Amino acid sequence: QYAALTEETLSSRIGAIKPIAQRLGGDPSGWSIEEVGDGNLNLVFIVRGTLDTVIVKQALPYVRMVGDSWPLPLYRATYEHHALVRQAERDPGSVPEVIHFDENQALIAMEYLTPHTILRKKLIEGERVEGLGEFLGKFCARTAFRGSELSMQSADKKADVGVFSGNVAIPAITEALVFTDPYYPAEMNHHNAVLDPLVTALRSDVALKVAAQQMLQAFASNTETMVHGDLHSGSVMCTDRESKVIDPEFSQYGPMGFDVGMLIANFLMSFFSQPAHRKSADLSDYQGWLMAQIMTVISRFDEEFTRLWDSERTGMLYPAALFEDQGHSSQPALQAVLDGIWHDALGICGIEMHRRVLSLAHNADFETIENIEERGKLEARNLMMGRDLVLQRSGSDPAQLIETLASRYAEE
Ligand code: SR1
Ligand code: MG
Repeated sequence: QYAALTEETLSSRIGAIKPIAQRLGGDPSGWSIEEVGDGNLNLVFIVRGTLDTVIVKQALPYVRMVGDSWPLPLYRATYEHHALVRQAERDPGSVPEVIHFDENQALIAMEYLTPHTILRKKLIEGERVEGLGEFLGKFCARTAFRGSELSMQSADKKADVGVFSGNVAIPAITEALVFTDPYYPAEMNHHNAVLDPLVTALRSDVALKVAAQQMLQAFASNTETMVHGDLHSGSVMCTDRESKVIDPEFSQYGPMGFDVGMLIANFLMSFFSQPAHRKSADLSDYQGWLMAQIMTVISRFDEEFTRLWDSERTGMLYPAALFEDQGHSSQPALQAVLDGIWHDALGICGIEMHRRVLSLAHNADFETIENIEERGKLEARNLMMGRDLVLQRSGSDPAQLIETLASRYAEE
């Protein structure tokens, strides 16, 4: 029988589970337990034993940030577990190690990352992380490529899409909150009143709404690869030189450009929010570092994807039998695939920049700016660039488009 854990009940409820007890050591009644979940959905406990510390994450049967008026199935923990296992295979060392999974309790016990902290907090504080763009670019390329028919045989891929097909509730959140709600006055939306005229203009922009619906159609029906599904700066934990990706509870099959597009949007929102967080002497240096991370994500994605194309193209798509074995280069095909990925990624990037300012779930980059006039000015730059990205996503060079638009709007 499922029951939500509390700091008081956790040790007696899970103290007898061998992999957890062995890892932590000591008498469970002496474990120190702290609930630290500050995300939108789940309970997260740090459990300290005599030998080690572990994280216990448990799904609640409702959306934590809203309350029990919004029920949400516990089965999401099963898909999060599936995703963690697949990500660990597809990019070893990139995600926390899973210690134990309990489907009935919707509970995952995993490695405690220390002294890592959430990337979003680091970016607000103006901290830098060595190798960040390299790590994230490779993570996106490896998981995109190795979860697709470029790497997998048709039967294996279809079976895995089948495994994920029972997850309807989580994709429905993204379909509404990310792709749809920003573009009309949906019930749970909220935004800074300073933005009212711009919001009216965006919601009257038919070309923008058509593009968002086209992207939603692709998101809902395109099963190119298993995506993380919520790869923002709150889903990355770092020290000053090591990064890990966490929280794939929004994982599903979707477009290969989804994760990298959402990730870049979150770097851009950090970029646009910086004037409120940095002294002007440090501002351009730090924005330069953020832009360099975005550029590195793009170039590393392309390099790693190309390396995998050349060395691991073992799946159903673009087999060597049709290309290299016949004396034909497959490079034009690679370019076409990459063009499609960046077309999708630029579009997703734009709508993520919109939904974090207009829909239900906002981000701390902007929300922590107390002066609403100042916040509105920075949010407006972000919204306008998001629109340009969506409408100019076809045939654009991603690095060039992002750099040009970001510097144009940063100077307004
Ligand atoms: C109701 S869930 C709101 C948001 O939180 C998650 O982190 C996802 O980004 C989702 O869209
Ligand atoms: Mg999350």
